[in-house]
Amino acid sequence: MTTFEQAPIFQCEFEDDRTGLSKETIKRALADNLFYIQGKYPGTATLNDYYMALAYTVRDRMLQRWFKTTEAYTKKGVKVVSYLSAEFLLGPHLSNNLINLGIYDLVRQTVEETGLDFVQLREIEEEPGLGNGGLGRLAACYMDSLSTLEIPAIGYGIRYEFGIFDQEIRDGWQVEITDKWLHLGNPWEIPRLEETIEVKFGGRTEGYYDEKCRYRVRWIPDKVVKGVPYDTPILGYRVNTANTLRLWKAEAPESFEFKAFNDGNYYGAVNKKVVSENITKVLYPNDDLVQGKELRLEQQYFFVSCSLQDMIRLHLQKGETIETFHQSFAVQLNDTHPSIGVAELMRLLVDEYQLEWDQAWQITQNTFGYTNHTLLPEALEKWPLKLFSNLLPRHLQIIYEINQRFLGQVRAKYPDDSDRLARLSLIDESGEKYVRMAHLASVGSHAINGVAALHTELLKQDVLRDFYEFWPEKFTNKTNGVTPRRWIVVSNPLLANLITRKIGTDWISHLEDLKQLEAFVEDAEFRHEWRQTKQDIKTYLANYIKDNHGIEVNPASLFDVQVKRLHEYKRQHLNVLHIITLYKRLKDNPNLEITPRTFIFGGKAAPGYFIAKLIIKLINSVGDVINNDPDMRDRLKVVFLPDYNVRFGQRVYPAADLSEQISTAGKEASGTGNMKFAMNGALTIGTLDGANIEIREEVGAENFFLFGLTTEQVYDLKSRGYNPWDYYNSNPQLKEVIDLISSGFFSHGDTNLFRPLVDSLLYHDPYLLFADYQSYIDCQDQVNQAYRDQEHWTKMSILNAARMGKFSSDRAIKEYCQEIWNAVPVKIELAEYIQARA
Ligand code: NBY
Repeated sequence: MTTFEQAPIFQCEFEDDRTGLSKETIKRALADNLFYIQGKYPGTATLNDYYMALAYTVRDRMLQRWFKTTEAYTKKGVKVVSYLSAEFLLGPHLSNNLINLGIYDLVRQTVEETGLDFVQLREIEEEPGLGNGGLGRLAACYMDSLSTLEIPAIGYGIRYEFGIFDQEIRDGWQVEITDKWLHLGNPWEIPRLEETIEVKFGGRTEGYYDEKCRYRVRWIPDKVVKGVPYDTPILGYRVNTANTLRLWKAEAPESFEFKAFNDGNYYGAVNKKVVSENITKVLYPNDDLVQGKELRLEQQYFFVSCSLQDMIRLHLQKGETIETFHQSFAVQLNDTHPSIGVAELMRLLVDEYQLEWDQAWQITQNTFGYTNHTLLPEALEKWPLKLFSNLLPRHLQIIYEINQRFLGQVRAKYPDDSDRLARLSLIDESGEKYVRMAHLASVGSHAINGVAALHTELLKQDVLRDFYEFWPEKFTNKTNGVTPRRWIVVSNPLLANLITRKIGTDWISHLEDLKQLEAFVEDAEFRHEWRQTKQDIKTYLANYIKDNHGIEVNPASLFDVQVKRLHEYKRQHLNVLHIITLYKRLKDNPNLEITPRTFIFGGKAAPGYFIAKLIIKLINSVGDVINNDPDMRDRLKVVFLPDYNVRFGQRVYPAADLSEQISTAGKEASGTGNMKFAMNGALTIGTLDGANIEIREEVGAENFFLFGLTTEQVYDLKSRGYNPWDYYNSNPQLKEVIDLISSGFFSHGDTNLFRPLVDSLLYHDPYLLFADYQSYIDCQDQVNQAYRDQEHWTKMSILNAARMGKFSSDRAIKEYCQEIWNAVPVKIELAEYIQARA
């Protein structure tokens, strides 16, 4: 070797122990990593040490791809998608990376030849739970598709030290446990300490005149925090692309500490450090409620400022000038959580890079796109003006300026319409004053999208109606999708193999190809295999439930599954009303022939959401009664599986027969679990809400169990004055069920326990459970009938999976690329020997 650059690894010309894919090389690499990275030998190594050695062995095989990818993006003319999200709910890395590299079976066999238990190693990985639910998981699916489609992309977010809490169930109640996902180290990330960025907070602003006598503003903060990037490679499926997920950790800047030390204020210095580092400590566990907490705004501004400064640095490093920033980056705002980015980019361009306002504004609008994920009023972010101006005084000035200019445009189009001005303003002045983040995002973006067709329509008609009237051209729909890599190939290998035996492997990156399965619907042999596969997976799950939770479930029963965050609008309690209805029927008529069912629930409630927690308690209480009643035997079972997360999702979607998607019409923006179930051959019972509508269109109405009011009927009923008592009084079955809960039957005679829930239904029922009850019960009776004809059920199941092509995140990402980001694929070249295995 003559120079350092000529070192074989940088030349990347031949296989070594860190890239090689022979069994011998992999075994050597495992031993090497155990010894040299973990500092252990077999005599002292724990299971986790072996897992770490395995993870490093896999990561090593990703690094050439990662560097080649990063290098390719530094070229002029490459446009990079920047996905800004406060949450990325990735799930376990190991299996996914092995699948995407094409070496799952090879590594599994190799590991087992060394005498280690591969499954045991796979299962001890701590999953990064850096998200609440659908929104965070969507960001993870989109990162997978961006890489698979070879689109230059970077995901920016927060490296929470504690992700979503772990859930335990004690005495039927949810108990929250801190999620210490980092406690044994994270082998998938690499800190880039040298790329640390400073972020300012608080203080004041002052005006001054620059050398050209132009009035300028400078911000004099009272706090500076460092952002340290931690990078994780995101591999595409069987391509050379490995994009980066860059998550920011907050640290105190040393300079501040030293000053305080010198002042003799030791405690003050330490305290400052602690306070700074608090910013990225913990994920807020609310999935649809804004609380207006200062720390939350600090988190948002912190990661957004780090990310935008980072992008500008990368842009300038290419040799470009600041004026062309929007040609280097298309920045997508995953909901309003990063929407402060609009004001921050303006501040950077105007204050730091001295651009004129109009030019800066053009760049900003060209840069951002905004995705809305909710119609619920309580989930629309707004910040009290006072809190905002204390933390971000300069940004508030910028927002005022944006607002003034924007309202000027509105006034020109609609003179004398002061109501409209008040409705559109970035500042809510109807009572206490607030900054409206959805308005900031809408004004500062060139594209605004909802996440399912109905959702986008409702945005246009309702939540963002005035913006739609003003800028109709900005609005587009981008129906969500999920990645078939994680949600079929990784999670359901049995089904994936069956499909591949019939139609080859192309479907994995071209999900529309599943259509070819339709040709086999009339093939009795294929149906038999399909049914048997589902049966085998259900048996796995049944064994898992028995081993881990001690509950015996009948694998031949219909697996009826509702897994998702606990929320009144998602109506887990409507599902419970059905269960109690069946229970009553069986008690009244013990010889009744029914379709045996196992009801499986999973999901976390926001810790401060009392009614949601009470619904968990109700599910468990009803389960206790039913599961211990000998009359129910193998006919009804109710299980609430604690700590629903990505890993558990991977277990349960493949095993479901029936997918519960029963939100009140008009409330669920899209849903994505609905897609994962149907791809795995579950049938859906659902309302005309979110993406259910499009799923039904695709799979055919005859293969979907529809019930309930439409969005229009919901609006109608509410405007006529909805009275839950009318339903209670006129439906004896419903009355019986509600009375049974009230009577204390499920609460050891305690008539108070469930009263808040029952009263909320009787006196308000904001999500119209009573109005939809009978329709739901009737529909469930149809499900029972249908399940008895297994041949026909299997046909419907096959057709559901075969027709889910639209719901691949690849389709969604292609639409974003073409219609919002103007981004195109970039092929990554790699030496022959190292390329993806088929
Ligand atoms: O986003 C979900 C929607 O409810 C679901 O219908 C949709 O399919 C999915 C992806 O588009 N929204 C969601 O998961 N929201 C959150 O997790 C969330 C998290 C934090 C906050 C608000 C919402 N917050 O204000 O902090």
